[in-house]
Amino acid sequence: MKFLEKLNSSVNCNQSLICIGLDPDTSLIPDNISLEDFIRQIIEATSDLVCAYKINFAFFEAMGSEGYHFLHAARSLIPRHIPVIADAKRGDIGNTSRAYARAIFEKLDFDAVTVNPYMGYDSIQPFLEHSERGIFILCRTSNPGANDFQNLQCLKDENKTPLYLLVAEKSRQWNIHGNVGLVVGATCPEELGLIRKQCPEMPILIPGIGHQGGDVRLAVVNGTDSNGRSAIINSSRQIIHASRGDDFAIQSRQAANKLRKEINQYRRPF
Ligand code: OMP
Repeated sequence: MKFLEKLNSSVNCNQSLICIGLDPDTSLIPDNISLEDFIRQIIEATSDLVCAYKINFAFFEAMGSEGYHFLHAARSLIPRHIPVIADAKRGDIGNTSRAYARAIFEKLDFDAVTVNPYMGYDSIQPFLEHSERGIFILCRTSNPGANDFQNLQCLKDENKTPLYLLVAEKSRQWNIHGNVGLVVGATCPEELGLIRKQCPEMPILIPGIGHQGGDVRLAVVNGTDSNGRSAIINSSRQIIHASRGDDFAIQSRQAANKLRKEINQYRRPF
């Protein structure tokens, strides 16, 4: 099944636009439990409330060689009908990107990946070729430093356009297999609205609510399409580390349920 079909099906099935980010901080996990069990319990407690999970490679790579084992385990623990995004922010010369794409899609069997567009088309093309998988291109990121480059005005056809909108436009052109999405932070709702206008149907992965301070209502109103869909609203720490105690799974479920309800209340009728 293609990534978008799988995503639409989990959005419908769970009536949810939430993506839970599995970014485990081992110092926040109760002492008496292994990382694998922690992740298993989080997934078991939330898998009926989400449209996707996103696994950020950094938190696993930081553990050294055993991190790769946990990354593999985390991916395998997620029920097959729920799409899983590899948050790896890849992008390199074509030959290297091809190897990254093989690792993420063929060895680890992720449904989608985040990629960095800075090196241009040939650095992303090897991912796009995997037409069954979703490719999320960083467009306007949630961090304060996003302003350093992404909001710079560039001259195009004698008009000034911010770089992030040029990225959105190129991403549309590259979307020949219908498998491209964008990453736009909830911390920049104005930009999110402009990007949604330029790419009315594209899925947008929206991180930045919770600890980064993004506004949930604006993320939904500016980020969803005309049917109240196509936005994947990510929350990581606020959900998986909702509690440091033995009740962590129950608390993560409560946090996910609260966010799901809040998001659905702002969605257009569906
Ligand atoms: P929390 O702030 O804990 O919800 O985590 C946000 C997650 O989204 C982390 O895994 C970030 O690496 C990721 N992220 C952003 O926070 N901002 C972005 O602009 C892009 C991403 C991403 O690509 O997922």
